[in-house]
Amino acid sequence: MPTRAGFVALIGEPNAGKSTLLNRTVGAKVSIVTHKVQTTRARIRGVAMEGDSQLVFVDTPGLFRPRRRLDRAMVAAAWTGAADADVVVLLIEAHRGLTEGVQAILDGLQDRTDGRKVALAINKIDRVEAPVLLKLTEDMNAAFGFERTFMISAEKGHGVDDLRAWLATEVPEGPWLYPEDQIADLPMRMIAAEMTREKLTLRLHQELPYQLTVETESWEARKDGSARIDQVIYVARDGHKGIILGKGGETIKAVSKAAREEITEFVGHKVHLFLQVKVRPGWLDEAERYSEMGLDFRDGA
Ligand SMILES: Nc1nc2c(ncn2[C@@H]2O[C@H](COP(=O)(O)OP(=O)(O)OP(=O)(O)O)[C@@H](O)[C@H]2O)c(=O)[nH]1
Ligand SMILES: [Mg+2]
Repeated sequence: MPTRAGFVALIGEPNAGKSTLLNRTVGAKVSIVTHKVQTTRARIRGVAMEGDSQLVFVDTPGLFRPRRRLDRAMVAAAWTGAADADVVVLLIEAHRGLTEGVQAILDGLQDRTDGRKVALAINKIDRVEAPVLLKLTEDMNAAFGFERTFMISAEKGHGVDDLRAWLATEVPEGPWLYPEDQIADLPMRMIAAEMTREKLTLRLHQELPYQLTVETESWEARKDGSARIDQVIYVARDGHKGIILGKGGETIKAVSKAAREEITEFVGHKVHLFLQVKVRPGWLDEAERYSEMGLDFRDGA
Protein backbone atom coordinates (compact mmCIF):
# COMPACT_ATOMS: atom_id res chain seq x y z
CA MET A 1 0.00 0.00 0.00
CA PRO A 2 1.39 3.42 -0.90
CA THR A 3 1.50 5.92 1.93
CA ARG A 4 -0.70 8.99 1.90
CA ALA A 5 -0.43 12.33 3.64
CA GLY A 6 -2.21 15.64 3.54
CA PHE A 7 -3.59 18.66 5.30
CA VAL A 8 -7.13 18.70 6.63
CA ALA A 9 -8.40 22.15 7.60
CA LEU A 10 -11.07 22.37 10.29
CA ILE A 11 -13.12 25.50 9.79
CA GLY A 12 -16.35 26.85 11.22
CA GLU A 13 -17.94 29.50 13.38
CA PRO A 14 -16.35 30.27 16.74
CA ASN A 15 -17.25 27.61 19.32
CA ALA A 16 -18.22 24.96 16.73
CA GLY A 17 -15.84 22.47 18.36
CA LYS A 18 -12.88 22.59 15.96
CA SER A 19 -10.22 22.45 18.66
CA THR A 20 -12.09 19.72 20.51
CA LEU A 21 -12.11 17.68 17.30
CA LEU A 22 -8.42 18.31 16.69
CA ASN A 23 -7.55 17.09 20.16
CA ARG A 24 -9.83 14.09 19.80
CA THR A 25 -8.33 13.00 16.47
CA VAL A 26 -4.75 13.53 17.64
CA GLY A 27 -5.40 11.91 21.01
CA ALA A 28 -3.80 14.68 23.06
CA LYS A 29 -4.60 18.21 24.04
CA VAL A 30 -2.74 20.25 21.46
CA SER A 31 -5.20 23.10 21.03
CA ILE A 32 -6.93 24.93 23.86
CA VAL A 33 -10.69 24.66 24.35
CA THR A 34 -13.13 26.85 26.26
CA HIS A 35 -16.88 27.40 26.27
CA LYS A 36 -16.24 30.95 25.04
CA VAL A 37 -16.11 32.07 21.41
CA GLN A 38 -12.86 33.03 19.66
CA THR A 39 -10.61 30.87 21.76
CA THR A 40 -8.21 29.77 19.02
CA ARG A 41 -6.22 32.62 17.51
CA ALA A 42 -3.90 31.01 14.99
CA ARG A 43 -3.51 27.88 12.90
CA ILE A 44 -2.55 24.91 15.03
CA ARG A 45 -1.39 21.68 13.47
CA GLY A 46 -1.99 18.27 14.98
CA VAL A 47 -0.82 15.05 13.38
CA ALA A 48 -2.77 11.78 13.37
CA MET A 49 -1.98 8.41 11.79
CA GLU A 50 -4.78 6.44 10.18
CA GLY A 51 -3.49 3.22 8.67
CA ASP A 52 -1.00 4.19 5.98
CA SER A 53 -2.25 7.75 5.88
CA GLN A 54 -0.92 10.68 7.84
CA LEU A 55 -3.54 13.32 8.50
CA VAL A 56 -2.25 16.75 9.41
CA PHE A 57 -5.22 18.51 10.97
CA VAL A 58 -5.14 22.28 10.91
CA ASP A 59 -7.24 23.86 13.63
CA THR A 60 -8.19 27.41 12.68
CA PRO A 61 -9.68 30.43 14.45
CA GLY A 62 -13.45 30.67 14.12
CA LEU A 63 -14.86 32.57 11.17
CA PHE A 64 -16.93 35.57 12.16
CA ARG A 65 -17.45 39.16 11.16
CA PRO A 66 -14.21 40.80 12.32
CA ARG A 67 -14.14 44.14 14.10
CA ARG A 68 -10.65 44.64 15.42
CA ARG A 69 -7.24 44.25 13.85
CA LEU A 70 -6.71 41.00 15.79
CA ASP A 71 -10.07 39.67 14.59
CA ARG A 72 -9.16 40.38 10.99
CA ALA A 73 -5.82 38.63 11.30
CA MET A 74 -7.54 35.61 12.90
CA VAL A 75 -10.16 35.33 10.19
CA ALA A 76 -7.51 35.70 7.48
CA ALA A 77 -5.50 32.90 9.12
CA ALA A 78 -8.56 30.65 9.07
CA TRP A 79 -9.22 31.22 5.37
CA THR A 80 -5.56 30.66 4.56
CA GLY A 81 -5.80 27.35 6.42
CA ALA A 82 -8.72 26.35 4.20
CA ALA A 83 -7.01 27.50 1.01
CA ASP A 84 -3.81 25.55 1.79
CA ALA A 85 -5.52 22.29 2.72
CA ASP A 86 -6.08 19.13 0.69
CA VAL A 87 -9.47 18.60 2.29
CA VAL A 88 -11.65 21.05 4.20
CA VAL A 89 -14.02 20.01 6.97
CA LEU A 90 -16.69 22.53 7.90
CA LEU A 91 -17.95 22.05 11.44
CA ILE A 92 -21.35 23.32 12.43
CA GLU A 93 -23.28 22.97 15.68
CA ALA A 94 -26.26 20.60 15.43
CA HIS A 95 -28.43 22.60 17.83
CA ARG A 96 -27.76 25.93 16.13
CA GLY A 97 -28.15 24.71 12.57
CA LEU A 98 -27.72 26.80 9.45
CA THR A 99 -27.12 30.17 11.09
CA GLU A 100 -26.35 33.45 9.36
CA GLY A 101 -22.73 32.90 10.27
CA VAL A 102 -22.71 29.46 8.65
CA GLN A 103 -24.35 30.91 5.54
CA ALA A 104 -21.60 33.55 5.35
CA ILE A 105 -18.97 30.80 5.51
CA LEU A 106 -20.72 28.85 2.73
CA ASP A 107 -20.64 31.98 0.57
CA GLY A 108 -16.93 32.37 1.27
CA LEU A 109 -16.22 28.70 0.57
CA GLN A 110 -17.51 28.91 -2.98
CA ASP A 111 -14.67 31.23 -3.98
CA ARG A 112 -11.90 29.94 -1.78
CA THR A 113 -11.81 26.20 -2.18
CA ASP A 114 -11.78 25.90 -5.97
CA GLY A 115 -12.19 22.23 -6.71
CA ARG A 116 -11.00 21.15 -3.26
CA LYS A 117 -13.15 18.65 -1.42
CA VAL A 118 -15.26 20.01 1.39
CA ALA A 119 -16.94 17.73 3.91
CA LEU A 120 -19.57 18.71 6.44
CA ALA A 121 -19.29 17.64 10.05
CA ILE A 122 -22.41 18.29 12.09
CA ASN A 123 -20.98 18.43 15.60
CA LYS A 124 -22.54 18.22 19.07
CA ILE A 125 -25.08 15.61 17.95
CA ASP A 126 -25.37 14.69 21.63
CA ARG A 127 -27.44 17.85 22.01
CA VAL A 128 -30.23 17.10 19.50
CA GLU A 129 -32.72 14.41 18.42
CA ALA A 130 -32.34 12.44 15.19
CA PRO A 131 -35.07 14.20 13.14
CA VAL A 132 -33.33 17.54 13.63
CA LEU A 133 -30.15 16.06 12.15
CA LEU A 134 -31.89 14.71 9.06
CA LYS A 135 -33.51 18.05 8.32
CA LEU A 136 -30.25 19.92 8.89
CA THR A 137 -28.32 17.51 6.64
CA GLU A 138 -30.86 18.16 3.87
CA ASP A 139 -30.77 21.93 4.29
CA MET A 140 -26.99 22.07 4.39
CA ASN A 141 -26.57 19.90 1.32
CA ALA A 142 -29.10 21.98 -0.56
CA ALA A 143 -27.04 25.07 0.28
CA PHE A 144 -23.62 23.65 -0.69
CA GLY A 145 -22.18 20.72 -2.60
CA PHE A 146 -20.51 18.81 0.21
CA GLU A 147 -18.51 15.73 -0.69
CA ARG A 148 -19.76 13.91 2.41
CA THR A 149 -21.72 14.62 5.58
CA PHE A 150 -20.65 13.27 8.97
CA MET A 151 -22.56 13.45 12.22
CA ILE A 152 -20.21 13.65 15.12
CA SER A 153 -19.72 14.50 18.73
CA ALA A 154 -16.16 15.74 19.01
CA GLU A 155 -16.48 15.75 22.78
CA LYS A 156 -17.89 12.24 23.20
CA GLY A 157 -16.09 10.80 20.19
CA HIS A 158 -19.12 9.62 18.20
CA GLY A 159 -18.58 9.47 14.45
CA VAL A 160 -14.99 10.67 14.65
CA ASP A 161 -13.54 7.32 13.50
CA ASP A 162 -15.71 7.37 10.37
CA LEU A 163 -14.55 10.88 9.57
CA ARG A 164 -10.90 9.92 10.03
CA ALA A 165 -11.28 6.78 7.93
CA TRP A 166 -12.79 8.78 5.08
CA LEU A 167 -10.13 11.49 5.29
CA ALA A 168 -7.44 8.80 5.13
CA THR A 169 -8.67 7.82 1.66
CA GLU A 170 -8.98 11.42 0.49
CA VAL A 171 -5.50 12.81 1.20
CA PRO A 172 -3.09 12.42 -1.72
CA GLU A 173 -0.57 9.64 -2.13
CA GLY A 174 2.86 10.63 -0.95
CA PRO A 175 5.41 10.33 1.83
CA TRP A 176 4.50 11.26 5.39
CA LEU A 177 5.18 14.86 6.28
CA TYR A 178 6.10 14.33 9.94
CA PRO A 179 7.77 11.57 11.97
CA GLU A 180 5.18 8.92 12.81
CA ASP A 181 5.19 9.70 16.53
CA GLN A 182 4.88 13.48 16.26
CA ILE A 183 1.50 14.84 17.35
CA ALA A 184 1.87 18.61 17.08
CA ASP A 185 3.68 21.14 14.97
CA LEU A 186 3.87 24.12 17.25
CA PRO A 187 6.80 25.23 19.38
CA MET A 188 6.51 24.06 23.00
CA ARG A 189 6.81 27.63 24.24
CA MET A 190 3.72 28.52 22.27
CA ILE A 191 1.73 25.52 23.49
CA ALA A 192 2.67 26.48 27.04
CA ALA A 193 1.57 30.09 26.48
CA GLU A 194 -1.72 28.85 25.06
CA MET A 195 -2.30 26.68 28.11
CA THR A 196 -1.93 29.71 30.36
CA ARG A 197 -4.23 31.73 28.11
CA GLU A 198 -6.83 28.97 28.38
CA LYS A 199 -6.76 29.11 32.18
CA LEU A 200 -7.08 32.90 32.07
CA THR A 201 -9.97 32.72 29.61
CA LEU A 202 -11.80 30.26 31.85
CA ARG A 203 -11.45 32.48 34.92
CA LEU A 204 -11.94 35.98 33.53
CA HIS A 205 -15.24 37.48 32.53
CA GLN A 206 -16.65 39.33 29.58
CA GLU A 207 -14.19 41.10 27.30
CA LEU A 208 -11.02 40.60 29.30
CA PRO A 209 -9.88 37.34 27.64
CA TYR A 210 -10.03 39.13 24.28
CA GLN A 211 -7.85 41.96 25.55
CA LEU A 212 -4.86 39.90 26.63
CA THR A 213 -2.14 37.77 25.14
CA VAL A 214 0.39 35.42 26.72
CA GLU A 215 3.98 34.92 25.63
CA THR A 216 6.66 32.56 26.86
CA GLU A 217 9.73 34.72 27.41
CA SER A 218 12.17 32.06 28.47
CA TRP A 219 12.38 28.33 28.96
CA GLU A 220 15.33 27.08 30.91
CA ALA A 221 16.14 23.42 31.38
CA ARG A 222 17.57 22.76 34.84
CA LYS A 223 20.11 20.17 35.88
CA ASP A 224 17.56 18.26 37.95
CA GLY A 225 15.45 17.61 34.84
CA SER A 226 12.88 20.32 35.57
CA ALA A 227 12.34 23.53 33.63
CA ARG A 228 11.85 27.13 34.60
CA ILE A 229 9.33 28.86 32.35
CA ASP A 230 8.76 32.61 32.42
CA GLN A 231 5.66 33.98 30.77
CA VAL A 232 4.31 37.49 30.31
CA ILE A 233 0.63 38.33 30.18
CA TYR A 234 0.11 41.52 28.19
CA VAL A 235 -2.98 43.56 28.96
CA ALA A 236 -4.14 46.82 27.44
CA ARG A 237 -5.27 48.62 30.58
CA ASP A 238 -4.12 49.24 34.11
CA GLY A 239 -7.45 48.08 35.51
CA HIS A 240 -7.05 44.73 33.80
CA LYS A 241 -3.85 44.02 35.63
CA GLY A 242 -5.59 44.26 38.98
CA ILE A 243 -8.36 41.93 37.85
CA ILE A 244 -5.90 39.32 36.64
CA LEU A 245 -3.93 39.46 39.87
CA GLY A 246 -7.12 39.25 41.93
CA LYS A 247 -7.53 39.89 45.63
CA GLY A 248 -4.23 39.12 47.31
CA GLY A 249 -3.00 37.60 44.07
CA GLU A 250 -5.64 34.89 44.24
CA THR A 251 -6.57 34.79 40.57
CA ILE A 252 -3.08 34.72 39.15
CA LYS A 253 -2.11 32.05 41.67
CA ALA A 254 -4.98 29.82 40.60
CA VAL A 255 -4.20 30.39 36.91
CA SER A 256 -0.54 29.66 37.45
CA LYS A 257 -1.26 26.44 39.32
CA ALA A 258 -3.71 25.15 36.70
CA ALA A 259 -1.39 26.06 33.82
CA ARG A 260 1.62 24.55 35.52
CA GLU A 261 -0.20 21.25 36.04
CA GLU A 262 -1.19 21.07 32.40
CA ILE A 263 2.23 22.02 31.06
CA THR A 264 3.83 19.48 33.39
CA GLU A 265 1.58 16.74 32.06
CA PHE A 266 2.35 17.69 28.49
CA VAL A 267 6.13 17.85 28.80
CA GLY A 268 6.37 14.96 31.25
CA HIS A 269 8.69 16.60 33.77
CA LYS A 270 8.56 19.09 36.62
CA VAL A 271 7.94 22.72 35.70
CA HIS A 272 8.37 25.97 37.61
CA LEU A 273 6.08 28.55 36.04
CA PHE A 274 6.48 32.27 36.64
CA LEU A 275 3.82 34.66 35.39
CA GLN A 276 4.16 38.40 35.10
CA VAL A 277 1.45 40.85 34.04
CA LYS A 278 2.51 43.81 31.92
CA VAL A 279 0.33 46.73 30.93
CA ARG A 280 0.90 47.63 27.32
CA PRO A 281 -1.86 49.84 25.95
CA GLY A 282 -1.00 49.36 22.29
CA TRP A 283 -0.29 45.61 22.21
CA LEU A 284 -3.24 44.94 19.93
CA ASP A 285 -1.50 47.00 17.25
CA GLU A 286 2.05 45.68 17.65
CA ALA A 287 3.53 43.54 14.90
CA GLU A 288 5.66 41.54 17.33
CA ARG A 289 2.66 40.40 19.36
CA TYR A 290 1.10 39.00 16.18
CA SER A 291 4.17 37.08 15.14
CA GLU A 292 4.38 35.61 18.65
CA MET A 293 0.80 34.41 18.19
CA GLY A 294 1.61 32.96 14.79
CA LEU A 295 -0.48 35.54 12.95
CA ASP A 296 0.35 37.80 10.03
CA PHE A 297 0.22 41.40 11.23
CA ARG A 298 -0.48 42.70 7.72
CA ASP A 299 -3.57 40.50 7.46
CA GLY A 300 -5.16 42.58 10.19
CA ALA A 301 -4.51 45.95 8.59
N1 LIG B 1 -22.13 19.03 23.90
C1 LIG B 1 -21.01 19.10 23.17
N2 LIG B 1 -20.13 20.11 23.36
C2 LIG B 1 -19.04 20.15 22.59
C3 LIG B 1 -18.77 19.18 21.59
N3 LIG B 1 -17.61 19.51 20.98
C4 LIG B 1 -17.18 20.64 21.57
N4 LIG B 1 -18.02 21.03 22.55
C5 LIG B 1 -17.89 22.20 23.43
O1 LIG B 1 -18.00 23.38 22.67
C6 LIG B 1 -17.20 24.43 23.23
C7 LIG B 1 -16.29 25.02 22.17
O2 LIG B 1 -15.33 24.06 21.78
P1 LIG B 1 -13.99 24.45 21.04
O3 LIG B 1 -13.35 23.19 20.59
O4 LIG B 1 -13.18 25.41 21.85
O5 LIG B 1 -14.59 25.23 19.77
P2 LIG B 1 -13.80 25.97 18.60
O6 LIG B 1 -14.56 25.74 17.36
O7 LIG B 1 -12.38 25.54 18.57
O8 LIG B 1 -13.92 27.49 19.04
P3 LIG B 1 -12.99 28.77 18.64
O9 LIG B 1 -11.58 28.41 18.90
O10 LIG B 1 -13.49 29.83 19.54
O11 LIG B 1 -13.27 29.05 17.21
C8 LIG B 1 -16.45 23.80 24.40
O12 LIG B 1 -17.14 24.11 25.58
C9 LIG B 1 -16.52 22.32 24.09
O13 LIG B 1 -16.43 21.51 25.25
C10 LIG B 1 -19.71 18.10 21.43
O14 LIG B 1 -19.56 17.20 20.61
N5 LIG B 1 -20.80 18.13 22.25
MG1 LIG C 1 -10.69 26.61 18.83
